[in-house]
Amino acid sequence: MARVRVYRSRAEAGEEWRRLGLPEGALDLSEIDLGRFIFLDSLPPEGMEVLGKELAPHGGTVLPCHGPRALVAIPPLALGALVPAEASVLLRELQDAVRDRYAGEPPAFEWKGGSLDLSRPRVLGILNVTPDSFSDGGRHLDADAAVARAWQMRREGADVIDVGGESTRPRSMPVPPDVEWARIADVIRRVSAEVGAPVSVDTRRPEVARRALQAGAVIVNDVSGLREGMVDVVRQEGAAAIVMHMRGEPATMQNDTGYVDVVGDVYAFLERRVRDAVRAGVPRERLAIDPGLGFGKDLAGNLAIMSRLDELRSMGRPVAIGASRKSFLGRIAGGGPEDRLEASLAAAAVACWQGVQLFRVHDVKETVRTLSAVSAMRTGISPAP
Ligand code: HH2
Repeated sequence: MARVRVYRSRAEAGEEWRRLGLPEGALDLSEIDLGRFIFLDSLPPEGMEVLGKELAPHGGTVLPCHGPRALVAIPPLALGALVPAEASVLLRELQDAVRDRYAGEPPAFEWKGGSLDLSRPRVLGILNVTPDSFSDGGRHLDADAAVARAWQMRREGADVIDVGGESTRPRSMPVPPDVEWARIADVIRRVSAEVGAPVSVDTRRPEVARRALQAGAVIVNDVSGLREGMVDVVRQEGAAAIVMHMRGEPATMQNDTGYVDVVGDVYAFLERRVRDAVRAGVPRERLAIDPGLGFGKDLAGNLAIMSRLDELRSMGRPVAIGASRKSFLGRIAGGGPEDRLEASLAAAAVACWQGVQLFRVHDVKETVRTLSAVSAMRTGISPAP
C-alpha cells in the first residue's frame, strides 16, 4: 500500500528528503510539482527495479530512501492513464493510493450484521471503566454510573460507545485480563442491550475482546494494533476493528519517540497489520486505522501526524483519531485534562478537514456540533435535519 505525499513547501520537501536519505540532487527542487509524490514505505529491493522500469517510459522515477522506503515521482495524470490490467502489483498499489487519497466516496466500515455510514463524521464516546484513566478515571467504575454516562453520550449524539477497562496512558501498568473483564462485563452487556448504540471494546487482550464481542460489542478498538491472537478473535466473531499504532507497551512507550519519518513509519506499521489481518481472513471493509496520538510520540511527532492526517487516507480505510484532552494539546494550548476542550475541538476540526471519519472523544456534545459545522463547510452540503 502506497502513500500519497503532498508537500506544503520546497523547504519541507528538501528537509524531508535529506532526512530520508534520498540521493543528493536526485530531484531538482526548483522544478518540482509539490503534489506529485508517492511513498512506498516497505518496498523490497527487487520491487524498486521492476517499478523503475515500468514507470520510466511514462516520465516516472523511483528513488531509494534509507531502509525499505522508496519515493516515486510521477505526474498523477500519467499514473491514471496506465492500464490497470497491464500493470504490476506495485503499480496498481500506486494507482489505488492515488484513487483512495482523493476518493469522494467514504470507505465502508462494517461488521457481521451491521455497519457505520461514514458519509458524515462519527463520534465514539469514551467510557473508561477504570480507576486511573488520565481524564475520566474513577468516575464510571460503578456499572449504573457507566450506563448512565453512556445514555448521556448517546443523547448528545455519540454514534458508538467505546468501553475500556484498562488505562493505557503513558507509564500505566498492565491490568490482568480477568480484572479488566470484571470491570467492563456488565457495562458492555447493558450498554449493548439498553442504550441501542454500537459498542466498541477498547482492549489489547484477545480473551477480553472475545468475551466483549459475545456480550454484544461489535468493534474491537485495539491500541496494540491487532496482533496475531486478536486477528483470530476479530475474524471468528465477525467484528470490525480499529487498528492503532503504538510502539512497545504503555509502561515504556515514551522512552523511544524517535522516528525516521513519523507519518511514514506509522503508515508502514498500519499497512503491515492491515495486510496481515486481511491475509488471515478479516475482510478489509471491517478495518479502520488510527495513528495513535500520544502513544510513543513526542510533541513534534503528534503535531506532524495532526498536520498530515490526509496521507493516511491513501490506505483506503476509515481513519480514526483519539486526540481528546491529550497532554500534547495541553503543551500547545495550556490547561490540564479537564481544561483542554478548545484544543480538542480544534484537533477534531483539523482532522475532519483532512478527511478523518472516526473521532474518539470525551466531550461528545461539543464535538458533534463542531464536526457538523466543519463537515458542512468542507463538503458544502448542509447536514440533514
Ligand atoms: N487513546 C487512548 C485509549 N484508546 N483508542 C484509539 N483508537 N485511539 C486513541 O488515541 C486512544 C484509544 C488513551 O486515552 P484514554 O482512554 O482517554 O485514557 P486512558 O488510557 O488513561 O484510559
